[in-house]
Amino acid sequence: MSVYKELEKRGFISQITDSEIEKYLEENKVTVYCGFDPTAESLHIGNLVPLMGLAHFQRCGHTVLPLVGGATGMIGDPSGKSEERNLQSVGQIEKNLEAIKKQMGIVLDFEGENKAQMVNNYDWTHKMSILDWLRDVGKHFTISYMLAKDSVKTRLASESGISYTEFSYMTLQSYDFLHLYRNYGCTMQFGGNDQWGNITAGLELIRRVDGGKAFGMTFPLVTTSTGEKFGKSAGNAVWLDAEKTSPYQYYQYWINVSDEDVEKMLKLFTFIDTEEIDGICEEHKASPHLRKAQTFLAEEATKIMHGEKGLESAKNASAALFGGDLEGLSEKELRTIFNDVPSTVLQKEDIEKGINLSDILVITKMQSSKGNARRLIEQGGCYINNRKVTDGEFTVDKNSLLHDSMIIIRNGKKNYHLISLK
Ligand code: 383
Repeated sequence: MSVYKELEKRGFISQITDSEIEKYLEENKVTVYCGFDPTAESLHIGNLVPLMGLAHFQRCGHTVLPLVGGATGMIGDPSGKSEERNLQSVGQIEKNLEAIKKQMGIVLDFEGENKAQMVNNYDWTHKMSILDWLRDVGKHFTISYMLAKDSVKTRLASESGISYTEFSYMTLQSYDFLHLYRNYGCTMQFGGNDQWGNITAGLELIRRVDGGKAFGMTFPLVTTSTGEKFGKSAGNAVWLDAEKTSPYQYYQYWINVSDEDVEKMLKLFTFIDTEEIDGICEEHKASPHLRKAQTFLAEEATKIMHGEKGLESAKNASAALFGGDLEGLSEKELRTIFNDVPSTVLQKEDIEKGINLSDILVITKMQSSKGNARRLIEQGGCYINNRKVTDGEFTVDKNSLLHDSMIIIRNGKKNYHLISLK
């Protein structure tokens, strides 16, 4: 199978450094790398695009080298960043590195015949002296070449400017490419469009120093049709780490993708083959209200990241909001699901003594009077932990508690209220 055609069909290709790339990939088994800096405790779904891309390379028999930036993470890439960043502490970088290494193993195969090989640029950078660096690397970069890069130009024009440190970043990334070219036979670098300048700088270094030829390919930075920033949910990044973005929240992000974007996302974020995706989208267009395409997307994407178990917990959690069973969910899951609903804190002693449900409906302002509350209950419109209660005099006590600490009251179909105990 041709990886180029596959990547092209799926929307992974934006710019290529050479029109021969398709042919080159068809005729050779190549070694390709993509770098990830340990700037946070977890990768986010923006980093998932290149990981999925590398996975396609791997599935087509090419060798992939995911690179973690133990060195570059100490400097900070100015590409696409409007401001100079603070340096991260070494301890933090190490912690981040360990976390992102694990996440790469979820998408890439580190076992078997054609295993992915993780590399860390700290290994070949930290021993170099500043004098070696300036003589062996710096000498090959003219200032005018560096100034012409978008990452530098934009920052020079901005108020915060750019430090010598961040300005030098491209030489580090270029040297990585040269190192991997020499030691791993790596001839291709893959990355987002924001990496174009760094990737082409590396090609240039390989050409100048070794007279060698290498290739670069970038993918489009994913945008949504509505202009919202891709990968953000209510302003927060969607992380790959289940502790930071629970499987349920992850699933919800994908299920809420718009009809305009769903096809693009299915191609980038699942391995479902493109013909099947075409079929799914055909069907979807005929009856978009069923959100079938989004369901495929959410299920597949969640399975890739969090496994069958994660998907199951995400689906149970989603069902909870539609009246499903709450007893099987952990306290943490419940708190995530009901994070955004209105809530009230009650004293533990009061619940232990018992409070009338109709009083609770008034205290929580779900009903304006006790009479209305009683009527709602008797007409079958009130639920405790998603179980209908029809006795107008029902007393809420510790038997109604979930995990000894909360009660979920529902008024009608969707009006939830979380009661927590103090
Ligand atoms: C470091 C050393 C190299 C090659 C690359 C790097 C990292 C690179 C960078 N990449 C971004 C990051 O780490 O900053 N300088 O957050 C993102 N990538 C990938 C992709 C992307 C880029 O990790 O477009 C999104 O995920 O290239 O922003 O020798």
